[in-house]
Amino acid sequence: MKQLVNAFLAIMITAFALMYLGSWMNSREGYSGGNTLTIYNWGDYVDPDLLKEFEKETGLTVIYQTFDSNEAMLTKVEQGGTTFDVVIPSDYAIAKMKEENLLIPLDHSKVPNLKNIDARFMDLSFDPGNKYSVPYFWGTVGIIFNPDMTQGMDFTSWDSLWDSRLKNNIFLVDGAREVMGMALNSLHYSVNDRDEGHLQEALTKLNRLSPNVKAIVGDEIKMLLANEEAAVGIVWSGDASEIMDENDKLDYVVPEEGSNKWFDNMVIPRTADNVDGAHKFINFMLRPDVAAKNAEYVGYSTPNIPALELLPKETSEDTRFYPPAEITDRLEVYDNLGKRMLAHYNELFLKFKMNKK
Ligand code: N2P
Repeated sequence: MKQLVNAFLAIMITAFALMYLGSWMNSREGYSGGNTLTIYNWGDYVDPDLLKEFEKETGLTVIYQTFDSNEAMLTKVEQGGTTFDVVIPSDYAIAKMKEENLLIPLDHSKVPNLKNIDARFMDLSFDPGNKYSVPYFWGTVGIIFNPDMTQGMDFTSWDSLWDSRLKNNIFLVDGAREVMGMALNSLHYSVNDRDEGHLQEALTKLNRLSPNVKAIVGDEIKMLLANEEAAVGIVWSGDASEIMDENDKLDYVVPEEGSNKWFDNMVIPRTADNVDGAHKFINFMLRPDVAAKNAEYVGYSTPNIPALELLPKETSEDTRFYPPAEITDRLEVYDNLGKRMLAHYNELFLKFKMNKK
């Protein structure tokens, strides 16, 4: 009988211990991710109403933080101080994060809406099989210009930017790869050139552009150009489309020497707390109505076929922002240059910025 009582007691104690552990884990989960979803995205890159809609549908609370360059995002994720559940980096940054083992493979069974993505944007070299990332927006880098302020100038070549008529009249996007890439392209080199002589030539050429550069700016570039604070800007295509919504005088071209085409994809960092919620968010953003609303709000180009069909024809048929494959084929994606070379690009860009001041 005593043995039976002891056994009973042992079972009860174990059961209580398990219950306690379970509730402790639940509350910990609630605290550290079970009920929240932390998203790290570019600035001005989501319709805030959609975040509310997602919260309503899932009961999760979204914590939202932004970055303004892949380099800033990489530094933060590499440091690991904050844990993010979903991050939206570009192609070469995704390759770098994969290499550094910072991402977890996605569970495609939890992302059925992936079927909505145009095959053209799947299985790209920075992430074969979309093992770690799914498309969010895509686009190009080009020149936005105001015909009223540029006396009939033609911007089909990057070299037009060095024209002395553009003195103090250009805004540059604050991106090391974008600005270095533009200078390299203007010299007919690749945006991924690693040759030190070519890189120094690019810096020298950039320094010669300084008199024409009014400022190197972040997201405020849209407001400044729409308000005609300068005649010309080097921008991402989506920003150009947003600016042109505000001020339809402006036009956008991708110069003939070549340029960058980029892809911003959603990923889940290895340190994510809420992996299930992260998959839910990714799948939500791929829903046609959601992707269309988001594209309309931020002005960037969606890779989502049924979403594109929901957009006004003047958007979906605008080849400046939805260039066909014949055009994008001649553009380059930024390569993952590796730690040292990427740092070198950043350093050269910084030298140009310092020299300008
Ligand atoms: C949005 C920035 C988009 C970045 N503000 C393009 N890769």
